[in-house]
Amino acid sequence: MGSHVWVEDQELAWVDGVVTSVNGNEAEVETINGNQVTTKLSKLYPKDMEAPDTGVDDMTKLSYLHEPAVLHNLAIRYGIKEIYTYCGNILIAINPFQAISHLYDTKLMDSYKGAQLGDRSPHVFAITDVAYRAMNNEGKSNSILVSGESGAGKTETTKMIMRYLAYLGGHAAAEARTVERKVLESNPVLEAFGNAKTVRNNNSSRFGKFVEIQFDARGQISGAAIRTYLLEKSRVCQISEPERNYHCFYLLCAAPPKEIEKYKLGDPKSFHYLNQSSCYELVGVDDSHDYLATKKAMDIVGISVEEQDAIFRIVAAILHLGNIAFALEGEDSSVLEDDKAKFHLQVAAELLMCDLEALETALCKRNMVTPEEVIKRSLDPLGAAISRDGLAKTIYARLFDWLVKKINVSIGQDPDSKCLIGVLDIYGFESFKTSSFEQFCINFTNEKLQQHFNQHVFKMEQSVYQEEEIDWSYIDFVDNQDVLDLIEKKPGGIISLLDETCMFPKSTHETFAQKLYQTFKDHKRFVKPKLARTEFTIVHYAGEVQYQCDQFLDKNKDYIVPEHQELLSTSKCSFIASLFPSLNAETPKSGKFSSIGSRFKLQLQQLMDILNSTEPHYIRCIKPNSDLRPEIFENGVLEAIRVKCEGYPTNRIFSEFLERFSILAPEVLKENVEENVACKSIMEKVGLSNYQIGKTKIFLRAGQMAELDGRKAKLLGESAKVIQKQVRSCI
Ligand code: AOV
Ligand code: MG
Repeated sequence: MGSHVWVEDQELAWVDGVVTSVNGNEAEVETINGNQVTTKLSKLYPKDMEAPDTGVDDMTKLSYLHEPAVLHNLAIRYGIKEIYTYCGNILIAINPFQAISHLYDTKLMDSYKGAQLGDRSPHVFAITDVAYRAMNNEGKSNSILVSGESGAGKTETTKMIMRYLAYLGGHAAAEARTVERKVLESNPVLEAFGNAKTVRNNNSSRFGKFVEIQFDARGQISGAAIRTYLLEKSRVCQISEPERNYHCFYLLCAAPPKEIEKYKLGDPKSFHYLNQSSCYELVGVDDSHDYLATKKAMDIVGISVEEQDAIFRIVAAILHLGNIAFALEGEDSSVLEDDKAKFHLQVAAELLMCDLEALETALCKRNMVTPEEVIKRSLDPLGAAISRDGLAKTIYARLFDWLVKKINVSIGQDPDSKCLIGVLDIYGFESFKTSSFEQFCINFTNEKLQQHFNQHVFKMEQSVYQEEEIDWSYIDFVDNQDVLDLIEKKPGGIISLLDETCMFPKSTHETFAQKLYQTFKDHKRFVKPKLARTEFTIVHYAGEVQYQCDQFLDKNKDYIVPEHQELLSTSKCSFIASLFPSLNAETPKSGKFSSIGSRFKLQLQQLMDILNSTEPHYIRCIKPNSDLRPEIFENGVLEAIRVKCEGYPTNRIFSEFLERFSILAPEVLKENVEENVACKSIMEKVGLSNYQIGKTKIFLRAGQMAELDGRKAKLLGESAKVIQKQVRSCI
């Protein structure tokens, strides 16, 4: 009784209080907001009464490394606008959702240059500086990996990393500065075409990105390569409330009148691809300003005026394509619905510079090849609409790939560069009302990265243990390999089964679901929801996500309709024709199945191989809410802590330990023994084992700090009998 503890709270996540009575394995706690709460002892966490009021800038300084302590510390710091906190050498960044003045200005950059980690307050510049110095000093490539749920601040953080790297590795002479300028300006260009408003983030990245910044022997930026991962294609044709399509569509609709006229655009509300949601504008964003800004950025990254015209012509053509509606003719054929549809068909054909009739035929008909001849078969209106959407998605995806390639060519690669710093910004963990194949791939990426992170944290822990020469061989380490096996194991994983299903002509999404249910009925990371026929749930490291497999088969097929390919490869616009080169080894054979899932898996594996050849640095972004309670999809930070807790989550330099606990065995100080011996005596007197004595520090198992504090409190007159014992098992 009398112990200060944290208890769970519906609203606040955690609230602190004092134990007023203990009954069996339950305790009554009086919380600071005046409530009496009865709770299981195992649900109580000890509160560190010696922790500073202003929080600590490094979580490893906390006496108790458990969820409430960690969140409380972050909340205190967030309250005083300190959005960055370390957890060892991992940087935790909490999204402030507002500009904090001077947080990223040049003066601040100056002050972080060359500073040791920990000398100055935690910052993304500090981590970047460490990576840059490590690269220069050791001649080894480094990487900075930014993770966190959707909307947590990964992309903003990544931009700050790139800015700081451009500052560190920038050129003094103005004419030499083009490389770093191009690297920086690639961001707004790719965001215009690859970001969109989602439920979770107004500027959500719908593609993954790994930027490799190359440096020469003097540490100056000499080139860069941008790799992107699986753009969400479905968004081009399908959006739901309150989301938006890709930014570029709205930017173009807000372009100066000359462009609007040229591309025959108008109110975004008049376009089917945009009006499926009533959200057209974003708070704080001026689309007409951003249109001009995007064009300026395009100039800088080396996209010519003619190319820009072709790009926006394509964007406009996609909007017009979306407005081509079909009506039923006869039994199962389709015709253009009305004059409006005819108008948009005509404009689309003009903008794509292809033949009007050929476009109509490509949308409404399919070639059927028989041994004798090729017959044109009509599609019904639904089939024609699917064909139209397929065309729009393919064009958009090819345009995006072109942009990435162009930027890479324009920035240029440095073949002599020995060292690089890789910066990874992926799409964060997602779960929507209906999560589909895209979310499956996004969450798969996050699982992959999480595994990398776990292994990294574990390795770092081990290196501390090694430095201190303590025995760590028996620490078990559990990671998320089981989820990854479920998804990507070959054969037998979900991606494999999906490919098999896609190749089997009679499959439907129902047979796919049945196959999953059968195969994984005993898998502990796989759940078949009650009464489900086409849904399945994966228990991800960050929480459960229910996937709707309706469109998994279609979305997994990397497929271009041969008629579409033919149409566009003969476009009179050389830019468009170049997006659809005649079939060669590079493009998947028209009509033949090629799996998006498998290719994505391979790309991720290649990414992991690159990451494994670099020295990684981690930044974990957190999206707070009013009480800083992590959302369900949090929280990688706690995951790091879990990994730490499997070893020795708390360590203290001998002198600090003695200062805090010598009261438990005052005689040891009198004996004039070595500090480590004195620490050992205290632990023996208290009756704790399993701890380790290193060269300069004592390493405690989870719960031992609480036990020691409990003894101390008791000695100091507070009775804290039962709790500490229980608490031992609950951290
Ligand atoms: P994400 O990249 O992690 O989500 P963003 O980096 O796009 O998230 O951040 C979302 C929004 O939070 C930004 O548009 C800013 O308004 C705000 N924000 C984030 N970091 C900062 C900061 N350091 N200072 C001020 N505002 C910030 V996703 O891409 O959805 O997974 O796919
Ligand atoms: Mg992002």
